[in-house]
Amino acid sequence: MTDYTVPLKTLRVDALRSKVLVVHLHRPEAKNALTTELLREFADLLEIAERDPEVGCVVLTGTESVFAAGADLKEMAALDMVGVLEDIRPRLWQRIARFSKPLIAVVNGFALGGGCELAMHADIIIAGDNAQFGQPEINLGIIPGAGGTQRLLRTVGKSLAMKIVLSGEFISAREALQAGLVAEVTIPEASLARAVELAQTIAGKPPLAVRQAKEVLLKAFETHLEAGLQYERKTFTVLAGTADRQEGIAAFLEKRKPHYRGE
Ligand code: CO8
Repeated sequence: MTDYTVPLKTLRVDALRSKVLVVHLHRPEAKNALTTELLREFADLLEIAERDPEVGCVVLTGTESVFAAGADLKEMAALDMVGVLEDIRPRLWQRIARFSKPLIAVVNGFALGGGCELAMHADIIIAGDNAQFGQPEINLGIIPGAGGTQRLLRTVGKSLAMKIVLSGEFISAREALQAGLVAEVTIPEASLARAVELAQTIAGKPPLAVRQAKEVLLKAFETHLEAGLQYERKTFTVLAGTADRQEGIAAFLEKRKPHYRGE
């Protein structure tokens, strides 16, 4: 069994419970600003969770007052154009995006710049009603660099994405809910518990179907409708060959609880 309680420098990880791994961003001295080290620790952790059959869902959170205030500006200040060109971080973001199991972000307080982009790498965002989402890079003479233009526009639409990126203004949890950026809003004290509850529900579903569903849904970001529908159909067909599908249907017909084995 994997020991997730090994201390890391920038993250804290709770003991695995009911197939749910809870990861806390932990840079209290800098509002959880994202350093290369933090991104690497998170990408490494996700790769361990990817291979661990005991993990069904990962929950990523900050504290009840801040999710993450963006890229670490002290680290960023030291990079010139060549430094940015050779930066390892785009590859770390890709590794995070490749995680095939569901990832839920719990956002309380600020999710700014890279922090907002990190939350958007999650499949579902649960926000505290104190959450503020923003891409304030424009105030620093730069633009979002970890998907903030592309993922935000595809999620909230052109007009709101333009407003957020061009003005640097933040949006509230309620506005984010209305725009479809977040799935649910709770009081900050309840957000993590709600996310864990949702994660446990998802982790109890047949794992092959969960991963395939995530992959097919994410395809919609990248493809046109006809290709997406074909991809869905093929994946639907593949799942017809799984033992979990037979078990799910048999359990329904026999009026009993299904026992999924991920096969
Ligand atoms: N980087 C480094 N340190 C930070 C950051 C940051 N992004 N944000 C806050 N801190 C530090 C502050 O310097 C301060 O440290 P100290 O106590 O030593 O002075 C401490 O955290 C507390 O911060 P504040 O005193 O400013 O706290 P406030 O509650 O007054 O304000 C805010 C909180 C609004 C979050 C404010 O700190 C702020 O505006 N932070 C910067 C937000 C920002 O501009 N983010 C975008 C950064 S650019 C970016 O993310 C580009 C992403 C590109 C790709 C990603 C690659 C990783």
